[in-house]
Amino acid sequence: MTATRYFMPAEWAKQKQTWMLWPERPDNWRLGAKPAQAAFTLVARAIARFQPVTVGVNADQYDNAYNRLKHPNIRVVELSSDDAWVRDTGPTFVLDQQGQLAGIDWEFNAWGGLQGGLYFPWQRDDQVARKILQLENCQSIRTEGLVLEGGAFHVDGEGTLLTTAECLLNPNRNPNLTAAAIEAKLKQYLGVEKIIWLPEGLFNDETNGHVDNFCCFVCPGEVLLAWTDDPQDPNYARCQAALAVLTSTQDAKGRSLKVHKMPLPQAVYATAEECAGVDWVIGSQPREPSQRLAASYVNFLLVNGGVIAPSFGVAEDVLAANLLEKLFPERKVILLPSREILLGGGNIHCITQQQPAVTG
Ligand code: KQY
Repeated sequence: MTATRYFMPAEWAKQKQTWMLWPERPDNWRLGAKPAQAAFTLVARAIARFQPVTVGVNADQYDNAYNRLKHPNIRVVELSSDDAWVRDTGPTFVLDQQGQLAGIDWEFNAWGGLQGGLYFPWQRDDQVARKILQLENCQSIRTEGLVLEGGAFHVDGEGTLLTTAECLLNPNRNPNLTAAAIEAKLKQYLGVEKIIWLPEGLFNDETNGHVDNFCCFVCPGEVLLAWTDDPQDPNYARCQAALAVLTSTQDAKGRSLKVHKMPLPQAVYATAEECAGVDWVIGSQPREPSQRLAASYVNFLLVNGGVIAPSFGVAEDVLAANLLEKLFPERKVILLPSREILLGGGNIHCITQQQPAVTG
């Protein structure tokens, strides 16, 4: 009997809906998460212009979320979680050979467990994927013994996967697995044939360099890479190293990659006041105004007919919008103010998870 093969569609494939989770933890989101809740609501409503959205909410916030999110295309369900990063805690949806939907339920350790993880405990987060798959009545494939997050890879839907060694080979994820063993598992679960390893992600990204904040596919054979020409920028060497890999490799179909460069926004920092609004809890990521935030326009989401992208209130926002419009001429590009999401450690792609449409 042959093992079932699964395949992860690219993000630009037709989607049934988007999943989100409601932010509330005060040791990650300032001011009791009220500004973050407003930012998440904007994201949910923007996506709802294109397709249905389901938002999972802890019981204590159910009424608040339900009333704030009210929209004909937004469903609110009670679903416990430790935080609101469904890209990482939700399932990665895949299709089997019959075109049936299934989901990969990656083992989750809060981006590093007790070695630099971002909070403790994370047990409810680790149950999110299974619960979403149960709500959708769809098969769940648990990867016990393989820690991974959905923001740590991108696929082109034609056999190629992009990731970073900084994250996947970090000893705080899978210390007992070699790169070759991790490659084999990615191939098995996601139906890919070629893994492209960028050395690092963006500077100061608290996920240990998730690729979804740094580089993504825009279509088969073309990638978008966060970019700076400033040698003084700590991202300079990271961008150069990624470009060297991308321009010297072929994808699974044997194509050389076309690399588009997305300018990074000017350096963004949290203010002292913003940091003071976050509860100080031992074991949770401390917030310091001196730390550069990992702001990047690459952290956008594709939806049916749209691109939902971050903006930071800086001059580069216009450049980003123009480039995204050029790269996705068939889609409506919407930039949303995302500083509050950035302050929590990620951006729009990190707080969303697409569920592909099953076309049979
Ligand atoms: O960016 C992400 N995919 C997750 C970020 C988690 C930050 C927790 N403070």
